[in-house]
Amino acid sequence: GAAPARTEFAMSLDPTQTRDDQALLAEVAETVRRRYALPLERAPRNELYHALAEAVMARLAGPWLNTRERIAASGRRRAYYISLEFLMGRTLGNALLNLDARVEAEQALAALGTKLGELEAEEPDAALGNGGLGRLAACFLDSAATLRLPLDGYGIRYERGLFRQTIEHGDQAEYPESWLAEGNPWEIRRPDRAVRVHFGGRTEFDSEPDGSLRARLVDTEEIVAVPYDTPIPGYRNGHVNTLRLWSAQPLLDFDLKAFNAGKHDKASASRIHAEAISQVLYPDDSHQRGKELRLRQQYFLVSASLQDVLRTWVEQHGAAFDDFAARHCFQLNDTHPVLAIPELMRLLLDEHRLGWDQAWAITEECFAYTNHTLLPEALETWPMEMVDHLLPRLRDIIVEIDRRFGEQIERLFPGEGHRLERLAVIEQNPSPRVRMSHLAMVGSHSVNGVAELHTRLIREHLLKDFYELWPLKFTNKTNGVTQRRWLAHCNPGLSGLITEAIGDRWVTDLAQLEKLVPLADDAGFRERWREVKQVNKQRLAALVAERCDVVFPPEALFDAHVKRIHEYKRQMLNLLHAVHLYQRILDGDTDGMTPRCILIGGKAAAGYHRAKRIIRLAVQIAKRVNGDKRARELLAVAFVPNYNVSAMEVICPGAELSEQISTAGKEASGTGNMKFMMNGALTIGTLDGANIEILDAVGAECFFQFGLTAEEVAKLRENYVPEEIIQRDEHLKRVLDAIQQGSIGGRKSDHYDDLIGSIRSPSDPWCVAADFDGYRRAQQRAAEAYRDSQGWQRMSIINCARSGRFSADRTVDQYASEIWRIGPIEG
Ligand code: 26Q
Repeated sequence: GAAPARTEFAMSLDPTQTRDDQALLAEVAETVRRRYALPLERAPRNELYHALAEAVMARLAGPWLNTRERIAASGRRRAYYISLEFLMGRTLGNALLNLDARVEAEQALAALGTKLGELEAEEPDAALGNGGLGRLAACFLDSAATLRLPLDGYGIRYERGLFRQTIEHGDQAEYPESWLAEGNPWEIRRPDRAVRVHFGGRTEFDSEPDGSLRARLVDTEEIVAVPYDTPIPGYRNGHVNTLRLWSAQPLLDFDLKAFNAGKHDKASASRIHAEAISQVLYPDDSHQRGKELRLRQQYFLVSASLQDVLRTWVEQHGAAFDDFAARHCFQLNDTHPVLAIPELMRLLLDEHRLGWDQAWAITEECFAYTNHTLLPEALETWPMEMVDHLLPRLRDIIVEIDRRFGEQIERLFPGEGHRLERLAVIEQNPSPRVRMSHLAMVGSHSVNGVAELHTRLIREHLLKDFYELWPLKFTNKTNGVTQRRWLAHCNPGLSGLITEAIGDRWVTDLAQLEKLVPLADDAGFRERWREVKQVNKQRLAALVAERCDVVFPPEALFDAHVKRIHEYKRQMLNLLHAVHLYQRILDGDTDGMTPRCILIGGKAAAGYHRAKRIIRLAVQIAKRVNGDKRARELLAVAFVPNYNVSAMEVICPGAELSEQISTAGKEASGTGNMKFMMNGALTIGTLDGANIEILDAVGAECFFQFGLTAEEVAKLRENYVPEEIIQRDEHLKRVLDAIQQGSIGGRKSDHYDDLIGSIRSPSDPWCVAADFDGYRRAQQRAAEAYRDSQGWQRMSIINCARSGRFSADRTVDQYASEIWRIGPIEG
C-alpha cells in the first residue's frame, strides 16, 4: 500500500532543516510521485529539476494573479514591450533569487545529496533571440518587475530558438535547438485567449447605414495565435509581470473539413504552413534578407498582441476609445514589430469603427520606437508587392499614412521634392518598398537610440530629416543590464564580498556600488577581491577545458571577446594580435611578456560567409598556438563553441580584460561591455557605443582606449589606403603575410585571401589596418598593467564600483518616466 508521499518524506527529513525546506522538499516529492510515478530517491536529475520548477511556479501563482488584479484595479497606464526576440536564458536560478528561495532549495536538495547547481544545469536556455537586442528585452522585463512597473512583454514562442553551434573540422555547424523537447515548466498555455490572424485575401467594402464604407477582408488564410504566459517576478517584492508568447496553429475546423473530404495532403499542408510561422527564430542579427516568412512572423506577432490588448480593453471598458491612449503604450523593439502601427489603425478603423483622425491620434500617442542599429544593410524595407500580397488591407493603410504625411511635408516645405523623397514612408526607386524606420518615425511619439553616441548619430545622419522635422521626438536611453542576473546570480563570490563590505542595497540600487571606491585603496580588500576572481577564473578555465580541451593557466591574464561574429565587431583585430604575440614568442621576444589566455566566442549568422570564415581562422590559430610547446606558458587561445546566456554567466565573472573593439560608430551600444565591467573586468575598447560612457565613468587610467573616433573613421574612408599603413607597420605586415602564406595551417587552401584581402582593400569599411597599431599598443599597456597585481585589482574594483549607471533599472526608470509615463503599482 502506498502511504502519502508527504508522510514518507516527513520521516526521512533532517531535523536541522527549517519548516520551509521541509515544505519545499515535500512538494518536490509529491510532484515526482504524481508526475513520474517515482519515489524521490530514484528520480533522475531532469525529473527533479521539473518538480522543483513546478514548486517554484506554484509559489509565483498567487503574487502573479494578485499583480494582474492590482494593475487592472488601479486604472493606470500600462506599457507593453513588443519584440521579435526575448533572450531569456535559464529561469530557475533567477526565479529562486528573486523569490529569496535559493537557500531553502539548496537545503531541501541537500537532504537528497543533490546540488542545486546540477539541477540548474538541466534547464535548456530559452534562446528566443540572437544577441544584444533580445537580451536587452529580457533585462528590461526583470528591471520593470523589480520596479513594480506594469510592463508586459509580447513575443513569439518559437519552437526552435537560436541554433546550437558546434565546430566540425574547424567550421561552424548549426543544429536545431529543441528547447521545448522535455516540456517547459515556466509557461502556461491559455487557449481561451487565442485570437485569429488573417493573411492574404482581398478587401471588400460594405456601405453602412450612415453612408460610410466599411472595409472587410475576404478569402483570407486564417491562423490561430495561442498565447503562452511566463511569469516575470520582481526582486523580492511580490510583483509578477507577464511575458506572453504566441504560438501559431491552424484553424482546426478548416483542417478537418479538408481531412474529412479525404484531402489528407491538403489538410496536413495547411497545418504545416500555419505552424511554420512560430517554427524558428531567424538567426540573422545584422542583415535584412526580406523573406516572406519573416514578414508573416512580424504581422502574426503584432496582430495577435494588439487584438489581445483591444479585446481586454473592450471587455473592461466597452467600445469607447477616448481613454485608450492614456492607458496604453507600446515600445517597438527596433523596426521588427513596426507593422503594429498600421495594424492598430486597421483594428480601430475596420473593427471598432473609429474615424481616421481619432484612430491616428491614438496610434501616435501609443507607440514609441527604439533604434538599435546604424548599419545600412540591417535597415528593414519590404517590397510593396509582398506587403500587398500578404497584407492587402495594411498596404492600403500604409499608402494612406504616406499620402497624408507627404501632404504635411508639402505644406511645411513647399517645393522641396528631394526632401519629400528622402522622408517618404514608401521609397519609389528602383521599386516601391516600405521603409520601416520611416513608418516607425511617422507613427510614434518617441524615438530613442541606445547610447549617447548612437543617439547623436541617429540625429545627425540616419534620421536627420526627421530630426529637423520633430526634434522633440528624439531622446537617448543608454542601455543597461540587470545586476540580479549579471552579478548577484552569476557571481555569488563577488556578490558576497560586496554585500559584506557595503550591504545588499546594490541589488536594487546599483549606484550603491560607489561605496566600494574607497576600498580600492584597502590592500586587504584588494586581496580578497583577487581571491574571488581567482576562483571564478578556475570555473571559467574548467568550462574551456571541457568545451575546447584547452588549458587556461589560472595565473595568466584572462582576456575575453564574446559576442555575435561580425566584421564590424572586429574579431579579426583580436586574431591578428594573437598571431602577433605568437610571432613574438617564436622570435624569443618574450622579455616582460604577460601570460595571456584569449577566449573568443560567438555565433555567425548561417548565411554570413565571412563571419564563418572568421570562426575558422580563430579555430586554426587556437590549434596552432596551443599545439606549440614554445607558447605553452605564455599564450593560450580558445574558441568556445555555442556561446549563449548561460555560458556568459560563467565567462563574465572569470574575465579580466573585456574586448570591445568595434569600428567606431558601428556598435549602437553593446551590453556585454557592461556585464564585464560590473564583474570587475577592465575594458580594452574603442570610442564606440556605450564604451564612451564606460570610459567616462571609470576614467582613462582604468580603461585601455585606442582607435579612430567615429568622425575620423568617416573622414579616413574618403581616402583610405591600408596598403600604406601595412608597409609602415612591420608587425602588421608580418602577421598578414604569415596568414596569407598559409603558415597558420589548416587545409592546403587556408590562406584566408578573402579575410586578409578585405583588410588590404581601400574599401574596407571596418578600417582594421588603421586601428591595428593603436590596438597592439593598448594591449601592451594592458599586459604591463597586469604585472602590477595591486594596481590591477585597484582598477578592477573601480570598474565595478562605477558600473552603477549601467543597471537596466536606471534605463527602465528613464523609459517609464520619459516615454511610457507609467509609475509603480503599490504592493
Ligand atoms: C532583421 C530582419 C530580418 C531578420 C533579422 C533581423 C534582425 C534581427 C536581430 C536584425 C537585427 C537584430 C539584432 C540586432 C541587435 O542585437 N542589435 C544590438 O542591440 C543591442 C541592444 O540595444 C546593442 O547593444 C548592440 O550594439 C546592437 O548591435
